[in-house]
Amino acid sequence: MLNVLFPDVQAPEKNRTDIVQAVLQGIPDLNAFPGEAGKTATDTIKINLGTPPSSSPNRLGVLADDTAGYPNGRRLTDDVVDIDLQVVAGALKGNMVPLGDGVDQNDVPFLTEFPYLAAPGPGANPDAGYGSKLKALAEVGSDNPVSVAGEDEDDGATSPAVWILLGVGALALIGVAYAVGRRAATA
Ligand SMILES: [Ca+2]
Repeated sequence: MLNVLFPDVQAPEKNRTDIVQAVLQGIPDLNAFPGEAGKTATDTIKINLGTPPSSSPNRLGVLADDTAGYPNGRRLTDDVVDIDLQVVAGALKGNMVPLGDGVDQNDVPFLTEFPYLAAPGPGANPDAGYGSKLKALAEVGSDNPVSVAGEDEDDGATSPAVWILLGVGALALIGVAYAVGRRAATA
């Protein structure tokens, strides 16, 4: 589906054991069980507690050689959408494509105490969240284009709808790979 919608991505279409390994088996010598147990595909978050925290976390985690990050556990700053999109595109097979959802970090800071996540934006206030602005524009039938980066920016970049479509398609692919992996594990 990814290649049909975006031929330039050129994601590998066969032998995607790399996705099964990254998502269900774990990374060898990092967060996978050693030996035969590491071959079993399991739907769990895998974390190697022997890996010290990174002093300069990279949002792309293990994909950017930051072994303290996703999929070796999952930090709040890990950009799991971008990571998964890039893995589906074949990053572990050498097909490095800078896919992403256009959001690299929170728009508000994390809290300094539990639950650490900032409060969600108010969804019903047209003046508050981006989603609310989209809804408000749709309701009045406005033809004004809406930019992800900001209201006054329009640099001809890929539209939000394309990014959303790309994300949905890639996540669907992950789901298929997931189901295949589980079926293979139980066969
Ligand atoms: Ca992202």
